[in-house]
Amino acid sequence: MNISEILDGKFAGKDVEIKGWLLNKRTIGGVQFLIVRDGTGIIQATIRRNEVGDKIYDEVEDLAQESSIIIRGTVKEDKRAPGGYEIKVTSLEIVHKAERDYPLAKKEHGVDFLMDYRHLWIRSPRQTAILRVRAEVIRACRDFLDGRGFVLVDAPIFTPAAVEGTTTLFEVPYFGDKAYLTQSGQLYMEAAIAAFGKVYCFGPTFRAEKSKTPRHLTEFWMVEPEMAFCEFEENLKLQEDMVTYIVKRVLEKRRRELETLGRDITPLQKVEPPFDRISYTEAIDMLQKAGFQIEWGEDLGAPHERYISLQFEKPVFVHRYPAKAKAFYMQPDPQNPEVVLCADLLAPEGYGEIIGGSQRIHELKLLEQRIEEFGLPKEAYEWYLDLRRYGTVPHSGFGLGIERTVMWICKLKHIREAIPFPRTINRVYP
Ligand code: NSS
Repeated sequence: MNISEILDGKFAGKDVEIKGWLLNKRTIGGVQFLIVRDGTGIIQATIRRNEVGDKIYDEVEDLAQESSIIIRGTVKEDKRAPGGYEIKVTSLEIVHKAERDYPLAKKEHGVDFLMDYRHLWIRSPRQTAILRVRAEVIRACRDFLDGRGFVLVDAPIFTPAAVEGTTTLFEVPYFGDKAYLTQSGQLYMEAAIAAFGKVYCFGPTFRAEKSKTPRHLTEFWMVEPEMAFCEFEENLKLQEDMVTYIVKRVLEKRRRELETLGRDITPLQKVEPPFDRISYTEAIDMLQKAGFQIEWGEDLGAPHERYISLQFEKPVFVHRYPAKAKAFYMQPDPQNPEVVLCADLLAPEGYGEIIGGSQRIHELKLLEQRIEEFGLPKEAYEWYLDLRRYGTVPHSGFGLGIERTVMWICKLKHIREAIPFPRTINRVYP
């Protein structure tokens, strides 16, 4: 059994054994109150001298935070205990006496300090709540796509070429040659659709983001579905359904964690299809009216996305960006070839982009032309061009950033808490 099952009320009055770590301890009137965590939850345990004997009682009195212990005892319902249950300990085993100077014992620490001790910080209730939500988000993505007949196809990490622009490529030496860490598995998914129809990849992706912002990592995880015979509109529909599924799943399975985080869930409960949609041109208009200095043709930055997202209660699609502001592979809009059939999905409450997606160019000549216009090395894309030579079809897909999604769902101020060990421009430790 584990602590979360006890807190669910399944073991009231029963004998239990818990293997975990000591979080906190105080003694009142000859009774020691231990706060114990086991990775699934936190519970209070009481120790009395006459129950456990002098030796154990005295040893526990001297026990430092983070010591690992095994306790056995009886579960009692007790309204005063945090979580409503406590364990009356009958025996206790000390697995390891932790050293006294636990670096995070003091309550208040600066973020840099906490990040230096990320390997210990992830034990804290707030961090475990966030990381459990993260695990649920990932599971929801996979269940959703598996349930809709998508095949998981893993994309490589070492790649010969850029997907999302050459300025954020990480170059790595590769046996006398050079390779790049992948920015996105998309191009490989475009190959895989001709083998399976509907596919997705899920994995780490890398961008040499030189700016320090609260929403950029250099290593982040992305889920990237891709569909053959799928045009722009159908792609948006899938995104709405998937994001709704993820949010509902977290509300259903991770309610306790959202409570730990103090997350007001009312905005999340409003997430239902259809999402609002505005064109890039409408977005520029809206921004200019609000006093932003931005011209048609420029990409939207964080403050712009934030403003737009705050005008809507649900996630909102911003679609049809200028071709020049976006990636080389996007299909031009037949109504207006200045813009492309792409959309970014902005999360509400000021969060901004969590998904980038588009219909892809499926015609060989146009794709060759774009590769040239963007100044990309054609040799590196020969394999990608082959996909337009042998059985090309209209196709679309998107990439959902896991950390951005977790950041929004948990309402975090900074993306670094949404991943176990964040990598940013000035951090690769621990
Ligand atoms: O650059 S994207 O907008 N789009 C792509 O990479 C496409 N090739 C995906 C596809 O169509 N298969 O990035 C997609 C998402 C974006 O919306 C964010 O949620 C996330 O990836 N993203 C990031 N998260 C954290 N840190 C950084 N630096 C970052 N860059 C993108």
